[in-house]
Amino acid sequence: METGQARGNTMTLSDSAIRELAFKMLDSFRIEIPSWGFANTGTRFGKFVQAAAATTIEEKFADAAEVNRLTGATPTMALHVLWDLPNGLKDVPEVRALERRFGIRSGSINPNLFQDQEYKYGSLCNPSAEIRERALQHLFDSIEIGKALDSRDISLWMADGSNYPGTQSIRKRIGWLEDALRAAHDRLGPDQRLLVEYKPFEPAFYHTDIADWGMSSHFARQAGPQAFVLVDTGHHYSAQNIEQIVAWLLHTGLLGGFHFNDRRYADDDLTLGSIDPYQIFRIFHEIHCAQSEGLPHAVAYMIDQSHNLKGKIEAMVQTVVTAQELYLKAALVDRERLAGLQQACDLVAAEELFRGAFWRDARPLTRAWREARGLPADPLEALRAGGYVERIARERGSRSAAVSSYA
Ligand code: PSV
Ligand code: MN
Repeated sequence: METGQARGNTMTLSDSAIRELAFKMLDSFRIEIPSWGFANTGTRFGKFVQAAAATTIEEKFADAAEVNRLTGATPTMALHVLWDLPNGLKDVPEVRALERRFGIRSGSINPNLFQDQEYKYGSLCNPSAEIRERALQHLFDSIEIGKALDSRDISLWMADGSNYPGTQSIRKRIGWLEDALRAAHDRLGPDQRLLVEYKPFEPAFYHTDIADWGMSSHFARQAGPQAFVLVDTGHHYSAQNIEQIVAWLLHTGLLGGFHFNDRRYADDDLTLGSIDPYQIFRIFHEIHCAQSEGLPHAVAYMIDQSHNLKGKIEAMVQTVVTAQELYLKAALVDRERLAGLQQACDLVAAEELFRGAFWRDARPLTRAWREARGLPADPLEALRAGGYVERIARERGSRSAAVSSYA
């Protein structure tokens, strides 16, 4: 058998050592799936309803369990408070029962500060003190829900911003948000974290109150030591170097987690790695480098995708499998050799080593790992063969269409 060295791209290890390392990496890799990825959604131009879409939290848990059964990598599901726990803390016992029934734990808790009519001009940055207070109360409630569900991360995204120059005081809004996030941080339990997500535009198009990683970093630092930055890969301008942002956040100790998806233009919600798999590889490489140097805190891997053309469960399984492959490819970069080539400024050799790891077909290893762990060797094929989607489409069909008949 060929060794890694002979391939000239990955570690100079024997095949059995590569296999051992790959299994270790895949055993530790977990990625969280979003409850909203199973429900009917669309674009502002319309919805294409899917008979198999989940309409209740119970159905979302059932779908999450199916993805985890097939991939073995998704034991938690992110919850969006307004969509999944509309009655707040009162819904916690039901969620707890669903966790037990389906073997899926609640993941990050996402407050909803963008849907209510009051938030037309913002939530935590609204010029009205009363509305800011109401938004803060919702954030506090979300933190309590997180405590009640033993969930570590509060994942905060706001739609706050403005559409026209001169219509809002950008600086006043910074101050209001600093105050709110400090107050929220004070309420966190000892194991909880506050993740601050940024987005450069949409739905606000002139300015957003947390537009980039620098602003998120500032707010996280101001809020306190349990606040970190959340990088949604779809929330950048074209051509931005996301792995450089990741490297900076690792360097400054502020990287809290990811919302993974891919994009061609804006926040497109396309499948992870469908447009630019090399970028995800480069992001994972930065994380592997930091981890091998002893990363002191957790980085949460989460998916933030809501498909309206692809089958929802199929798209989710495809995403998880792709994430595993890219995570593994990046883990198999010979980092020691790369460091030597970087130091020697041997540009072509360094690039070839790096690209070589990307081109490596990781699928035989992921397949072998699945077989060894009693998982289906090909999760997408197993999903099709199992008939789960057809069954739920029959059961949910008419309900799913009815629930989606309003925009
Ligand atoms: C906003 O675009 C976002 O990325 C936030 O994470 C939301 O919570 C999520 O999408 C769902 O709307
Ligand atoms: Mn997101």
